[in-house]
Parts: sequence; C-alpha cells; structure tokens
Amino acid sequence: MSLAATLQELKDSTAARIANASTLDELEAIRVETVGRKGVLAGAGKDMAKVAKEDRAAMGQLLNAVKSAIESALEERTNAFQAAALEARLDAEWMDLTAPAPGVQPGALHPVTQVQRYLEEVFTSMGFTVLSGPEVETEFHNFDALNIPPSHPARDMQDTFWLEGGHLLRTHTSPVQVRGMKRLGAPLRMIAPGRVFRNEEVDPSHEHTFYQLEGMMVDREVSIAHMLYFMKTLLKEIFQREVAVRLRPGYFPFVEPGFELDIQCLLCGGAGCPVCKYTGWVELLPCGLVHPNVLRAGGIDPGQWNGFAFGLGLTRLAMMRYGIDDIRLLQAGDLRFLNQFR
Ligand code: FA5
Repeated sequence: MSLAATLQELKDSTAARIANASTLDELEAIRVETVGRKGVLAGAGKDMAKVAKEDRAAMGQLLNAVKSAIESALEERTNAFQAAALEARLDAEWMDLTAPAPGVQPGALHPVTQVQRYLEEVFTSMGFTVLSGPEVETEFHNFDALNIPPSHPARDMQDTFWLEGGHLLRTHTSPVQVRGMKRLGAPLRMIAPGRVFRNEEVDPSHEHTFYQLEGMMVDREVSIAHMLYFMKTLLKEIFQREVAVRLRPGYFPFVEPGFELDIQCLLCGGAGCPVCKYTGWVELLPCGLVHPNVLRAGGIDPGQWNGFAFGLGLTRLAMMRYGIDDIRLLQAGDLRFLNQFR
C-alpha cells in the first residue's frame, strides 16, 4: 500500500475509533498511538526519505493534514466528554440556595424531668418545699441517721457504690429527709427529687442510676390516713385517673410501721409483662411513719412531733405514665426515643 493510502486509511480508522471511544483514557491511548511522539505518524514522517523527491511536498502536506484532522477530532471528543462530566457533576451537586433552612430544633425536657416538674407543682400547691441534697453523701446521712447503723443487715438492702474516705453515692433520696429536718425543723413539709445510684444488675425495670422523689411531712399527730391521702392525691394527679393500688407491709428501718405501695402495672393492665415481672404489680412507693430515731437524728423531738415519709421511684413512675417498657431507654440518649416526649 502506498504511503498516501496508508495515511488516508489511518485517518479514517482513527476517526472511527475516536467516535466510538467512551472514556477520556481511551482517547488518550489513541492520541499516544497515532499523533504521539513515538506514534504512527511520527514513524511515517521518517519514511518520507523513501518517497520520490517530486512527491515529497504533497506527501508532507497530506501527513500534516491527517495529523491535524486526528488532533482536532481528539480535541472535539475530549471537550464533549468534559462537558458531559461537568453536566453530571452539576446535576449531582445541585442545591437549591433559595430553599428554606431546616431551622433550629429547640431542646425539650426529659420525660423523667417532666414528671418531676409536674409533681413539684402538685406538692408545692399543698404547702411542700422542694429541697435537694448532694449525690455524693456521707455514710451518716445515707445510713446511720436513718436508723441503719454499720452492723445493720439493712445496709445490704441497697447495693452501694462506695467512694474513698467513707463517702458513697447516695442509694436513695432519704438522706435529704435528715438534711431537711436539720435545716428547717418542725413542722415540715418537704419533697426532694433526685438522682440515686445502686450497684445492681440492669434489666427492663432496674437501672444503676435512677430517680426518686422523697417526701416527708412532720407535724403533730400525723397519721397513716394523712399519708394515704397524699399518696392517693399524688397518683391521681399524675395518672389523671384512679389507679389500682395495694398496700403491703414493708420493712425500712427509718419508718415504723412501713409499707410498700404497689400500683397495678399500667403497661399490661395487670396481666403480667417483663416490667412487672409477670406479677401484674409494680413496686412504686415505699412509705411509712417516721421512726423516732430518725426524728432525733434530724434534731426534732419525737415526743412532740411525728410524721410520714415516702420514697417514690420517679423513673418507674415516668415509665408507667408514658408506657415505656424498658427503663434502659430513658438514659440511652437516643433522640429518636426522646423526641416522642416533646
Ligand atoms: C428506698 O429507697 C427508701 N428510701 C424509700 C422510702 C422512703 C421508704 C421513705 C420509706 C420511707 P426502695 O429501695 O424500695 O426504697 O426504693 C424505692 C423505689 O425506688 C422503689 O419502689 C422503686 O420504684 C425504685 N427503685 C428501686 N430500685 C430501683 C432500680 N434499680 N431502678 C429503678 N427504680 C428503682
């Protein structure tokens, strides 16, 4: 085949390959192979010496024409690819700058806090003061002053996180009773909501960190009837209806007599579920008449005054109030769960 025919054939076949190429890499390979420094056309230039002298000028022109035809076809196709790539990127990264911003999502109160605030309102409206006490307590306030001396077996009733220097994480809100009596004296109506800690296994109804609400009333001739009135008011306010309750004798060294007030499980209606451990009842509210030793530890004369006290499981109450069937959800920090209580 003559050089002229070879060049013509190269021009045509390269044009077809360029038209069929589907990536920039393919185009680059074609460029290197044809018009590149060591490509086919460079080789053809070297063959020029073999061409008859009178034909050389025309052949030179043909070579240049083929070269520039291939180069411009390559450029055109490269531009087309780049434009398509840009178009795709613009499509993918498109954003509407005029769209309204998602807006600020304001925080909301945790369900336990909501129940706590509500109960604070209920009790303050009945003349109770809201007190708080330290979460890191002394052994004296958490146990001794509550009629639980060091050797007393009741110390094992609540598994304690002990700290250095005889301190501990309070296992209940009852130490605030003692602090309240010392600070305010008798007569006294106080509640103390707060966080408490127990070194126990976690399950659907037990947390190691949970909330209680302590209540105490000290006055002259306080009776169990007074106590029941306040307990029933509390439950009616929180559930906005009558709830089935039962009173069992309960032992707590700081009250005498002591009771356990259970409410019928509102999650299963008493039929039995994991939260009530299939008993139909949930232990919610231990209570009783304040033991004389506790009044004494608080600086109040038990010959003149007496009172009742209760220790409500606030976290459990929030579970009943909102139908939450696993206590662990409350402190898991999952916003999908918490957003339901806004
Ligand atoms: C007490 O803590 C006593 N201080 C209550 C008290 C106060 C009795 C005043 C008499 C007079 P108890 O250990 O039963 O009692 O706990 C009180 C409530 O806290 C329970 O009824 C329950 O509702 C809740 N509670 C106890 N342990 C846990 C736990 N691990 N997780 C969640 N709630 C709990």
